[in-house]
Parts: sequence; structure tokens; C-alpha cells
Amino acid sequence: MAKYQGFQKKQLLDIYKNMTLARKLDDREMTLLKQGKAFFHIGCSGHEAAQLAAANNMKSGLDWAYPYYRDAAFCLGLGMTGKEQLLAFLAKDLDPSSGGRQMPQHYGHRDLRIVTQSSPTGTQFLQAVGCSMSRKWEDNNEIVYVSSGEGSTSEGEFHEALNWSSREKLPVVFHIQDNGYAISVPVSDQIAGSSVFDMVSGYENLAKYNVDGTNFFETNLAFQQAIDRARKGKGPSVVVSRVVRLLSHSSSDDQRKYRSSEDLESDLKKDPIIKFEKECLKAKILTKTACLNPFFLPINAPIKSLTEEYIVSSNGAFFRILLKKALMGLFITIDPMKPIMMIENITTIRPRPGTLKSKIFSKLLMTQIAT
Ligand SMILES: Cc1ncc(C[n+]2csc(CCOP(=O)(O)OP(=O)(O)O)c2C)c(N)n1
Ligand SMILES: [Mg+2]
Repeated sequence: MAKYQGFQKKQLLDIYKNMTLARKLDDREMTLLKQGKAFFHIGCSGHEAAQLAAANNMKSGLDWAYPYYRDAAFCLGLGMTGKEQLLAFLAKDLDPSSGGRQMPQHYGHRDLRIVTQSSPTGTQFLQAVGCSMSRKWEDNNEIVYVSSGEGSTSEGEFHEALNWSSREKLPVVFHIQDNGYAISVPVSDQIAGSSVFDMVSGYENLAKYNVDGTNFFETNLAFQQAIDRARKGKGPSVVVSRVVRLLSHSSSDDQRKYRSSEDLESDLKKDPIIKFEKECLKAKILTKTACLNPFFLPINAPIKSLTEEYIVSSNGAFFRILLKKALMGLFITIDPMKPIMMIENITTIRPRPGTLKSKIFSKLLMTQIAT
């Protein structure tokens, strides 16, 4: 098949896979939270297309990324797996972000050059600029991505980062995901002027893009140019992608308290996944059956295994693994993908007190409870 908008069919299917995987992870994680298996969630629903457009133009493992808490789809686009994101979400020791020590959705990955961030918003800007300065000194053509929401651009670090990177023509791309709200504060109350795009005018050497972030193809073009510019040493860019926040700010928030139902409904109509599906259906890249039931799509196999194998695995499977590990003396950690709640079951197979196996067992129990 001929290319569509410069993409091979397989590339677009991969992007669709990551979009739907990110959405499924949000759904699933919210359920796990309600089941008491996690303590906090902050989602990317509504931001997927913009994030995947950014990731699509980066060289994974070579370029550097300073994402923020909403960048789940971006990280999937760079090659992080759904399993890895769940390990972090469930605070497991095999979590590549921080070994379960960070808050959920604080992404990090050594091999993918995703640098972990701290929770105060905006701290990532100057770290990214520092990293891009070192890239320039080393004279390689690696670029740096840094992102935040529109609310965080009212912090001093953002302006310092813009000034410094523009002055030095650094290879850094700022992705501002404007979902209209900083928790409950609308953008009109947050920044001077009506948009971040207008606010950042005046910095020499800084390129600016203002795109519909719910449209993958439009946002992709902006990142193509911004990243190409950075790689060629022409200087930094700001890409402002106008997105929608389809979930409340976080699991600690209820946006129905400060947003009208009309506002929420209007956001739903701009769902980036539905837009992408419509365009791919028209171009005959996807079929209606595949969109209606993504679980039957071969490309969605990972979602199926995530939801069925890793999360809703039966007690029986957990039991078998636990028993095997206990008997073999491999007691350092239980399979991290199994929900902690199932720990109650082990009491039934506890070995006779006082034996070596019993000591191993106690240690195993403590490790699992502590993680
Ligand atoms: C320095 C600092 N101030 C306040 C907070 C609390 N806080 C966390 S997220 C957030 C809103 C950020 O909004 P925005 O930048 O628009 O990103 P969004 O969550 O909308 O994607 C605030 C105020 C914080 N974490 N750090
Ligand atoms: Mg926002």
C-alpha cells in the first residue's frame, strides 16, 4: 500500500496500538486504584496523539527525554512497555523508573534515556536545558525533549529555560500540552494573555508551533520541524499542543465540581483516538471491526496480555509461582505483576515453624509486604 501522510501502514498501526494501550492503561489503573491496589493515578487520556507525535520523531535511546507525569503515551512511543508502566504504578522493585520508589506516573528509563523527574512542577525545564548544553558541547546530534502542562509555564524556571536555551541555540524542544486547566484553574486565570504560544514571543532563535494536539498528523509535522531544527543546531522550539483532559486532574480530584457538563461533553467530542481512528478508517488502514473491538486486533495482543495475564491473573497462577519460588528457595521477590492483595493466600501454605523453609518464607512475606 502506498504511504499515507508519509507513513507506512505498519507505522500507523503501531501508533494506534500505543494510543489504545495508553488509554487501556489509564482505565485499568483507575480500576486497580478503586480496588485498593494502588494509591494514586494521573492519566494521559486526551493527550495521546500529541505525545505519540513527539515520540515518533525522536531517536529512542539516543535522544534525551524529560517527560512529565502525563506523558504515559510518549513513554510508550519511545519503547517503554505497558508492563513496565504497571510495575511503576504498583510500586514494584522491578519498575525501571525508580524501583517502585517514585510516585506513580513519574517516568524514568535508563536505556531509553528517560530522565526521572521530581514532583514539583517545572523542575524539569532547567535540567533539560543543562542536558542540551552538554549535548552541544559534545557536538553530537542528540536532542532533548522536555514537557509540561500549560499551567507550569507560569513558573520562573520555564522562562529561564527559554532565555538560556535561545541565547545558546540549544538542541531542546519544549512540549507544552495545553489542556486548558492547571488542576481546577483555567488557563485564562493562569497566564498573561490568552495562550502560551503568544506568551513566549520575543525570544530570539526560538521557533514556535501552535497545533491541534488532538490531531496526530498536524502535531507530527510540528515535531518533525522542531526536532530537525534542534538536530541541525538551529536552536530550541516550543510546541504548544492544544489537547483535552478527558479525566479529572488526578485520582484525588473530581472535575465535575468545577467544569460544566457542556465543557466536558465538548472535550469528549475531540477525543484524539476517535479522530485518529476516523482518519485511518477513511484511508483503509483500520477496519471498523478492529476499531470496535480492539481486543481482537492482532496489534492489541499486548493489551490483552496486560489485562488478563498480568493483572487479572487467577489466584491459582499466583499460588503456583509462589509455591515454586518458595520450594526452590528463590525468595527474593514474588512475581511483581501479581497484585499484592493476593498475599493473604500464602498463609495456607506456610511451612512448619522453626524450619529453614519457614524462615525463608517469613522473609519472602516481609519483602512482599514492604514492596
Ligand atoms: C511547584 C509546584 N506547585 C504546585 C504543584 C501542585 N500541582 C501539581 S500538578 C499542578 C497543575 C499543573 O497544571 P499543568 O501544568 O497545566 O499540567 P496538567 O496537569 O494540566 O497537565 C499543580 C498546581 C506542584 N506539584 N508543584
Ligand atoms: Mg493543564
